[in-house]
Amino acid sequence: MRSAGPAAATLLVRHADALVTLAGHGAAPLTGAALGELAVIADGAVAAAGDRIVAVGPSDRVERAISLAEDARVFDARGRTVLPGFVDPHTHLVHAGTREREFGLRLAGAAYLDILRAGGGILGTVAATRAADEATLARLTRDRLDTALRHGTTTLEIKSGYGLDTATELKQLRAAKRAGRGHPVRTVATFMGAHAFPTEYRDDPGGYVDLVIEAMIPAVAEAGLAAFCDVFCEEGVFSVAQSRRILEAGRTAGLRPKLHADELASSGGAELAAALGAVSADHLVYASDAGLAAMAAAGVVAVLLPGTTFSLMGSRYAPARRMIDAGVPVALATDANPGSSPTESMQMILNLACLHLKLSPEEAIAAATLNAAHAVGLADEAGSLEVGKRADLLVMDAPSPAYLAYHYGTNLAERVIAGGRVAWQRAGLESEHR
Ligand code: IZC
Ligand code: ZN
Repeated sequence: MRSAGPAAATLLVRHADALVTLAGHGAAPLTGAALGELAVIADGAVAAAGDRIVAVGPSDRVERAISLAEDARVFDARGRTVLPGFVDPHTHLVHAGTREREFGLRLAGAAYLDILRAGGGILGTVAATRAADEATLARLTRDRLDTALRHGTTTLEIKSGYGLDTATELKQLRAAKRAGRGHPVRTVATFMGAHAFPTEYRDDPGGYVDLVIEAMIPAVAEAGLAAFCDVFCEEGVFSVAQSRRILEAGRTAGLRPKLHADELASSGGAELAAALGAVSADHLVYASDAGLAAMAAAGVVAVLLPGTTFSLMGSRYAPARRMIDAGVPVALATDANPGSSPTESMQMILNLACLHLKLSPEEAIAAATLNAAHAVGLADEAGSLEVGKRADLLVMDAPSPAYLAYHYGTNLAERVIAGGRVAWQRAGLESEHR
């Protein structure tokens, strides 16, 4: 039991059948066997004062350690599993338009990159996003944040990359900021001008890389609109050399590097991520063993996106077990985007991670919380239930942690608590018990 002393608690969740805290792991992400060693407290409780956790542990000890504020909210979690709010460290949430037509083309056999080469895919979303005004983009993004929240996400990364011109990239990042302002989901932004080559630079890819480096990165950094810089490093998109130049320029401007790497072919993306000391490398379906070893040595988090492989009907999923064996810290994300992964649900990703990446439910939960927080540099605030962190927690309609990954296709979230407040709860639920 840990508690922070006498501050009166304004929220108490008690008597959880299973309380998963992911506490006590210090400043490093979980690797190797530790990823699956989930400590579970029976009859557990979490108390918060304001937006901070003040006590967590067995219910009797938590209740003895705290005093309750007059207007405290107290919830009974009998029969439930309580865990940290999900952290979704890779989304493309700010965009206009939908791509179900492309879904139809892919069902009929078209390849994702062929659709992009023909001016569809990402470029279709670019056209719709350029045409939308900032307020519309902010509203669309806010609606998607609401969906993510209802499914248990309390921290989420958002990338730009559907502008591919300076004005629209900035518009997207401002819309992301506007959507996140006052929203219970904490958001962090990534600049991804290097997501595709816009049609107007089709015959001048070098010119576009220069534009990203000379105009977009300085403008984004100057406006303080992003924490990270990301590149779609892939054969037929941005080469390793181009990606390196862009990410180094971003880093010089204060944007920490992230990469879309080795998603559709092995092209040296994992090696580049390690060489740059990137915060994360994402996808990695075709990453080489040497690249994975280098990532492990450099402490780069591998963000795995099984929803994308699933939606693209890929025959091969990321080699998660090889990564875990190699000591790479593994995290999970939705990749929420209108093309290759149209979902905001981290619960769906837990299921896919077990069935297709062969993670255990315990590993999947750690990868979707604590390690995901490391993938966006927010592990001091999110990803575990520990005194002093933000009180982001989920009361799930699940008798055990494993049930969360096993039961799929419905929303198991019963209450989503963000910053110490009930941000969402199931309709018809009694509001509280004391
Ligand atoms: O819009 O298709 N892979 N970028 C790289 C995506 C998927 C998002 C999209
Ligand atoms: Zn992505």
